[in-house]
Amino acid sequence: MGQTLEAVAIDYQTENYRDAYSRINAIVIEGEAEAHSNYLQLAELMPEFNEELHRLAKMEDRHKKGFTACGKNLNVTPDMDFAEKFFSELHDNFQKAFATGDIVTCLLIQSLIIECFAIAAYNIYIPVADPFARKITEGVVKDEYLHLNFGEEWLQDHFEDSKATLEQANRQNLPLVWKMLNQVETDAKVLGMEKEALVEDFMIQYGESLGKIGFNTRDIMRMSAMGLVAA
Ligand code: PL3
Ligand code: FE2
Ligand code: FE2
Repeated sequence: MGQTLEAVAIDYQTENYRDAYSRINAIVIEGEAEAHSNYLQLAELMPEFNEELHRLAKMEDRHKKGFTACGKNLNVTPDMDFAEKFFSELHDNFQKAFATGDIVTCLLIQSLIIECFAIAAYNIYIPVADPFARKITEGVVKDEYLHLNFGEEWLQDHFEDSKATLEQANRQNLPLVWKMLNQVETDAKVLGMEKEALVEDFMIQYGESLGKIGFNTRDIMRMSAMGLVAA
């Protein structure tokens, strides 16, 4: 069940649209802000990639500024309290992993889960976005593929040593994604984005990444549906 392209034209100025946007926009701003700080923390754990990780962090800061402008353009005040709560569990899990120097879990949370979530959401958003936000989101999503690629390459190079930790971190964190998706389902729909399309794009992207890293099809199926049925 894909998204129909001939969808009804969206009125970006209605109260209903702007209300939903105040939460979705906040989520994206918060997500970009957390991504910025997560890459800076990863740089502390991976000093040999210090320069590259600082470059990725800087992109996230630029994304945050871009999405902040999207909200301003629609005269929307982002609901940052909502967004902070939205990310709190993933945030806590990243911080716990960071505290123990667990690079594998940090990369799984930020470079795989969060980036795949962002790539799916942004690709689904682009065709239904207002023209200003569309341009910005198109630029952002290109960068997100680079971020995903950073995690994929490192984990591929360390696959055998990381496998067990990845499975465990996936079990712990993927159910959070489905929970988060359920929390935005109603607002996303107002913006013209269907939950089924978000799930589908996420699964395709995440599954492809797990495959690149070294997991076989059976692992990928099991891992990428983790927590989905119960969600
Ligand atoms: C990492 O670079 C960015 C992290 C952002 C995560 C965003 C998740 C978004 C889920 C909500 C779906 C609506 C998207 C709308 C796009 C403006
Ligand atoms: Fe980003
Ligand atoms: Fe990113």
